Amino acid sequence: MTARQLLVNEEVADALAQGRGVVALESTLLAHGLPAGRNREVAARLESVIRTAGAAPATIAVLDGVARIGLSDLELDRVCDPTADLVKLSRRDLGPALGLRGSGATTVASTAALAHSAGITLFATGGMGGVHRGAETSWDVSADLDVLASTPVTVVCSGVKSILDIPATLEVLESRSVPVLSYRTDDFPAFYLRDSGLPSPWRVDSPEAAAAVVAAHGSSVPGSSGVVLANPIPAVHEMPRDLHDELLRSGLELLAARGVHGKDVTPMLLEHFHHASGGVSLDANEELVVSNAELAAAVAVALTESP
Ligand code: PSU
Ligand code: MN
Repeated sequence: MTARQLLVNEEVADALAQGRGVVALESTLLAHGLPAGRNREVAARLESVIRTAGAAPATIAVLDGVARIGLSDLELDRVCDPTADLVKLSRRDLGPALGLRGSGATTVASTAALAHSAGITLFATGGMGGVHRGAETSWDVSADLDVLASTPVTVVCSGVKSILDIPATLEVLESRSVPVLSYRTDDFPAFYLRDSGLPSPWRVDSPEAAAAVVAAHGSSVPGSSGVVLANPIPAVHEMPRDLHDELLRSGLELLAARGVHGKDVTPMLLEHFHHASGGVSLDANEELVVSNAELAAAVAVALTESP
């Protein structure tokens, strides 16, 4: 990438130069995961909790052929504007978008890749992508997993959505040597739900403990994988399990009936949940991402303070 194609804004560049904590944020969850209006409020809230915790937020998107690390208010407006029609960019789409001077929102895969290019090691999101149900025939496995296997960035998320095949996702993370830690729980979380029913490979109980693992993994373990820090949704915001299970069933039915596949699966299922739950899942989604941003900022700060 030429310098012109990757631009780090002043707030982020200053924080990196001074060795202060920086937390990357993705833009797909804004442009394609949350409804218009609400997405802009969430974008502002995420940046604000990160600043309050003493770190710098770096929301990432590709705008007019430039990968931007840290967005201005106007750029955030654009990412959240549905008429701006930003496409969903996975890592493989970065070259075409930059080369053809396009614009798009970045997924976990592309955000982690760009964050790493900019020297950022922590990243907060809602849920990462994984192995889709039926992947044995569709081959739909999110690039998020491959990127995490090869990019030394820690992703703070609420586990993976129950719309995915969670056991298979955990298996792939093991095969690809990506450490998985859950925060203050023995269970691997499932986005809207605190517990996927599967045990977490590791548990940490403080930002300092998470930072110690990230530091040890980065400095003493050969290879260059990322780390997953899974933070369960705050208990008061967890979706009622019955409602969740019913929406998952009807959502999967809807996808099959409409023949939806590939990159449209995640946005369409999220929209179905938000719509059919009368906003319950939307509140849950907002609160879990904010909680992940707070935890990521605390770990970022702890990393700068660790010896
Ligand atoms: N988590 C959310 N909302 C989202 C996504 C994750 O709370 O919109 C997005 C992320 O950008 C993630 C992507 O990288 O879904 C995974 O898409 P796919 O399964 O097509 O790789
Ligand atoms: Mn996919």
